[in-house]
Amino acid sequence: MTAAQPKFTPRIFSGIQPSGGLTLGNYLGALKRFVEKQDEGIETIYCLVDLHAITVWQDPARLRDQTREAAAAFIAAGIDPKRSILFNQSQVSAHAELGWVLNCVARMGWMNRMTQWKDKAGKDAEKASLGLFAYPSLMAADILLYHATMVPVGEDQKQHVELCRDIAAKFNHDYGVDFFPLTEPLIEGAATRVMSLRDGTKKMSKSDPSDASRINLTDDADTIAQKLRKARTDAEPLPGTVAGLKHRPEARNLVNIYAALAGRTPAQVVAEYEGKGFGTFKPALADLAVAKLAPIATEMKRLMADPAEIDRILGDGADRADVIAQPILARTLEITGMIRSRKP
Ligand code: AQP
Repeated sequence: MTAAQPKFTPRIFSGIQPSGGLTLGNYLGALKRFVEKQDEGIETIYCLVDLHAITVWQDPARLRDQTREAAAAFIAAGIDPKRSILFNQSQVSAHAELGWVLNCVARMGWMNRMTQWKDKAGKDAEKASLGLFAYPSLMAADILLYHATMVPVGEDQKQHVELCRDIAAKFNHDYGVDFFPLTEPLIEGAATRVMSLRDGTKKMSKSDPSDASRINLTDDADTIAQKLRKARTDAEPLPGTVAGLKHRPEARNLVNIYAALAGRTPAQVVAEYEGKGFGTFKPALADLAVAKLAPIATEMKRLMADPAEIDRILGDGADRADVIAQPILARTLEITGMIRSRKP
């Protein structure tokens, strides 16, 4: 079964953790592409995965603020809550319920191989939460609860989507059904892995302790320009081909960011800037980034001034998500042998 299989209608699901302010990495790897998918007319369901966020400690008041801020970022970036379903995960309890069933399908060995688990648990895995270990099976539940056929994600989430396919296949096989789709990851564009501005070998991340390592979607024009001007680079001019960036992670990162923001390929960008130093390239990148990102920050600020309206949008999205999720959860529970005798 793939996205092309007629049994499942094309449907996109994806999520972002409200575990901090969203970054340029979240924007280019995920959010910008969520908007493109919505505008292509595919059914799109987008979720602020707050249950995932608490797999590492979150201050409750900050988590609420960050969830509203993430919702504002989605809308400011172009998600239309009438055309897409936009909600926060904990308002649809079926996520946690299906998550439990899938915990019983997923194997410990599979989870142990997840690189994100290894990275986030670090050396002291004994002290990590059980939720952090089970994170990928809850993510599988998020996707399968809607029979989503495609998941737009950044490169770092590829392994988790592959695990989702393994879980779906095992469920289908164990229970002798053809119930869950084998969902395809959609990893597209010039910036599927945006790197830290301080270290070209590290992913740009909202939880990196260094604010200078990332561009936040709330950063104003001056901050964006300043962070890009100070981004770590080497002393060489830009090459004329992408192959010339192979051993230059910081330069490659800035070229990829430029390409993704401009809607061009990295090859076109290096062809234009061949032989130019970062003294020329960085200001051009800063101008482009400010032109594309500053309006999002301004619109987020406007939306954040009315948190009740954001909560209303999330509540409405949760109601619509629930209508799709409940029958799929009910059928899953029936398949697994649970008695379902309560009146609806
Ligand atoms: N640096 C990145 N480049 C491209 N895509 C990225 N994504 C995240 N960082 C980059 C994509 O954004 C989506 C949402 O990710 P997430 O918030 O659920 O979790 P994450 O991947 O763990 O992101 P962060 O920013 O690194 O969060 P923290 O610091 O809380 O762990 C996904 O599609 C992801 O691929």
